[in-house]
Amino acid sequence: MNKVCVLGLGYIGLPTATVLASHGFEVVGVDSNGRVAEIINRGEIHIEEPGLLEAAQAVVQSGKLRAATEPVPADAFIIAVPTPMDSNGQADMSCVLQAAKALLPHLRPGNLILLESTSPPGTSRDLLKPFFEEAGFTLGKDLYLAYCPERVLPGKILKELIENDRVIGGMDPESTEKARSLYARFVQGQLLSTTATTAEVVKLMENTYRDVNIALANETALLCETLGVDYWEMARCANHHPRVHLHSPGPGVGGHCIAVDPWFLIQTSPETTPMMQEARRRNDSMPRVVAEKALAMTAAIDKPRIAILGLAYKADVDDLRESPALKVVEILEQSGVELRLCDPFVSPERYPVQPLEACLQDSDLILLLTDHRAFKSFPPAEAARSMRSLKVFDTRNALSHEEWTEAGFEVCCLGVG
Ligand code: SAJ
Repeated sequence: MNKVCVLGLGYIGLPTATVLASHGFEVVGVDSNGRVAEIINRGEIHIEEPGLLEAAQAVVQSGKLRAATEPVPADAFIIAVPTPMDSNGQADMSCVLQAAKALLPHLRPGNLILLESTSPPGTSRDLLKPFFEEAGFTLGKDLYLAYCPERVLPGKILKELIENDRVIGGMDPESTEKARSLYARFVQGQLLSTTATTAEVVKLMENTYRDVNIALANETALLCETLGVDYWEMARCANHHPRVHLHSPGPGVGGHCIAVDPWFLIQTSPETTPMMQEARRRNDSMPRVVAEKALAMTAAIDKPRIAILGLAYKADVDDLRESPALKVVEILEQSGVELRLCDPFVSPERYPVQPLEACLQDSDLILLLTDHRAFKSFPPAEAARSMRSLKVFDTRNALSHEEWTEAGFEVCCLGVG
């Protein structure tokens, strides 16, 4: 196996294509958006991910990676296209089907197809297998199909693509074996063989596990506030228990994975998944909880100005998808307060952001929503000199509350009673 065609050049497809190319494969990355292909072919990238620009540049220059808008014949095809949630809360599989259709004319006997897109349980068995069989292929004989979910953390994608263990779910033992042999060329972690449907559930459960735990943290943080207890201090102590790992509360759950994936499980059986649904509701309620606290902190001020620090869904990434910060902004805008927005990872062309200093000038409240490194190290004395009222609401426990209090600030932290 030497030539791989990767369909979808987004947050997963492009790093995967890059890593394959840097491990000796001849790779053609396909994206229906011609602009994306053009950017990559001139040695640039269209997404922000540490180390990716240099790595992609190197393989494009060496000729191992080329981007195109149409698939080409290859030994293996990796489908890494988006599977968003539609307006009914169901997985929208149209990009996966489109990708499968696009590669059909290029398939040859012996080809391997790997689905990496997050998909509802049964996708390989009930959607893709019948699709390829109708096209005349016999799975496990002249065409091989496996579900191999990605589980990399945005911000650490290149490292985790290589080091993480990987689940390989073949439609049949032959497909699993072929898929293993491809991933074994670049994955240093373990390769765990299982069935395709099990692998589909594994992927969704990993993110649902995290979502439910974050919901528990958010609920407990609000409980701690009523008890006069500091959640962070409590969790620090509890997490010394060898089998306890309390998560961090925050303004909500963002990103394109954790806020979405539980629904792909829930859609298959709403009646057996009330806890997953309640976790989603709890996490979705957090932007309003945070916005209301911010409004309460500025209620006594005439025409208050709030400086929003952080729009991305988590620290040190540029990704705004499903970001709870945007929901907080929306709620505050509806309430009529004046907002100044700052995010060092977001350009003013994308969103109306300002530099941090301009954002703080004459503001009444710092509302920290994303714990970017630049915010954590900002000196409170400097903020104190430019703000109109000295108030800070830290929703991530990212700041040194002692230092900010010493600088004269009224400090509120989510989860601290
Ligand atoms: N968050 C909290 N409290 C926490 C942890 C996270 O509020 O204790 C929030 C974050 O601020 C963010 C959201 O949850 O808004 C999600 O962030 P994350 O870092 O937990 O996860 P993602 O979405 O960046 O990446 C997840 C990862 N899944 C797990 O850790 C189980 C990653 O490994 C997956 O590959 C990725 O989803 C994916 O693509 O599915």
